[in-house]
Amino acid sequence: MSYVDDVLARVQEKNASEPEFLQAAEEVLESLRPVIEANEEKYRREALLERLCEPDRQFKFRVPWVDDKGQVQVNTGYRVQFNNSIGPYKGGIRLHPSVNIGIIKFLGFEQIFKNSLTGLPIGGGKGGSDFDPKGKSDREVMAFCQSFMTELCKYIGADVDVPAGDIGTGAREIGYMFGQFKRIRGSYEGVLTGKGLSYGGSLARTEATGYGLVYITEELLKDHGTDLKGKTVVVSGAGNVAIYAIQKAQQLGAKVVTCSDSTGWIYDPEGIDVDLLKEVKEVKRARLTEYKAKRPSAEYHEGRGVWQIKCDVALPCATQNELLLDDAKQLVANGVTAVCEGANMPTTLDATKYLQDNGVLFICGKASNAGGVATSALEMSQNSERLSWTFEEVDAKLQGIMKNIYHNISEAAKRYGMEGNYVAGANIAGFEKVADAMLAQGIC
Ligand code: NDP
Ligand code: 2IT
Repeated sequence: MSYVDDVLARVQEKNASEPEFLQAAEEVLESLRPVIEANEEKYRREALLERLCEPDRQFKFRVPWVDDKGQVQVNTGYRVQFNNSIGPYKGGIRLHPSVNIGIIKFLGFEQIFKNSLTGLPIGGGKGGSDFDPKGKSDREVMAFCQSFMTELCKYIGADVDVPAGDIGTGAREIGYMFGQFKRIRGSYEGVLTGKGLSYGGSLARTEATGYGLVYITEELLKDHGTDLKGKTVVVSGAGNVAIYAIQKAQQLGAKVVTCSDSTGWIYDPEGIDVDLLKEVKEVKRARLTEYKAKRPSAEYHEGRGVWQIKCDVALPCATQNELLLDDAKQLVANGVTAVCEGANMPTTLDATKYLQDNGVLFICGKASNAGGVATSALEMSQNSERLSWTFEEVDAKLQGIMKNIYHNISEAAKRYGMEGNYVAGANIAGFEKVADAMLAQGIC
């Protein structure tokens, strides 16, 4: 058996109860075949892939907190420190009832390659909890965040592991966690990113993932002789990534006609009103029915359905496995040109293959949503030098990083005879730097 097949079999056997992690590992290892085959003997002897697929360490802990009725609640917290070959562990904290160790491992694994693609010195990690911030009071969220950080603070630090936001974790949660870290450890350091601007946050971090997604999409389209101007765009999600992707796509002249949340979706043929969407989601933390109530041009539908709307470009920005094979078929039938992932692994493996086989330009999340973590790394730099850069400076760096990522993944795919396969390109380009660092640092 080839080395890749050997490792795939072992990973499947060891992690049988973690389907999301297996899906992520399979995508990466399959893409790496040509690279591994060129160095098969050396990589096998060094157990490079086994080491890459096994986290450095993972923490699982109890998070007790008291709700507004005086009842004690107990959640489970996780932090997976996957790989720190090229820098301190870096990756978000997901707060969602679906969170389990397999989901955190898939996200941490993806983060290794994503962070490498940014060109900045950050390793891969991820954390989270099955806590659901939805419907909780600010005090309950604070109680949870303080309890979560009371344990997490033992494992993190500005040069060790630097968490940030993800689903369910935004500026409010990061603020409460930062306060608790400071209180226990007594150290004012850049231990979290996505902080508020008054205490060490970076301008443009809030916008960065969505903006970065649109910057790389524009670069992809330009490389194929077109751009976003006048295009119809379909977006899923209505959170941090979706909102700023919609905003930037509109600034570049596209018409974005959908968004969604976990209960329903909006079709707004006149184009999404971003200010209204922000008011509904960022200020009121309400459902999309409130958007519909204030926007006569919009339709609201229960359930899922954005992928049935005819579009030129699709940007999945909600969660993993939200774009399935049937959705891909519908998008292709409707003439979609490009699909770029804002979320982590939103497209299933069979849907990805269908899109690629049918000539759709497809960029996977570890490349196209890397603008968020890249700007987190810029926040770390600013914290280290105790300075803060202007919005324009950070935004210009973000644009440069996204363009570089596009050209690097494009070039890596070409180098291995897979021109236009940006999934292979992203996995290969991300892997090369990490592999080089791992080999240089000996067996660890
Ligand atoms: P938010 O919590 O701000 O928003 C998530 C959005 O997706 C909400 O509209 C939410 O709906 C919807 N959603 C979440 N889970 C589900 C689900 N199981 N089914 C249907 N809809 C769902 O998160 P972000 O925007 O930050 O994250 C979105 C995606 O982008 C995630 O995959 C995340 O890992 C990825 N990402 C985020 C980065 C960041 O900087 N924030 C960086 C890179 C990637 P509802 O409000 O109803 O829950
Ligand atoms: O998936 C991701 O890249 C994020 N949630 C952002 C991580 C970060 O450290 O900014």
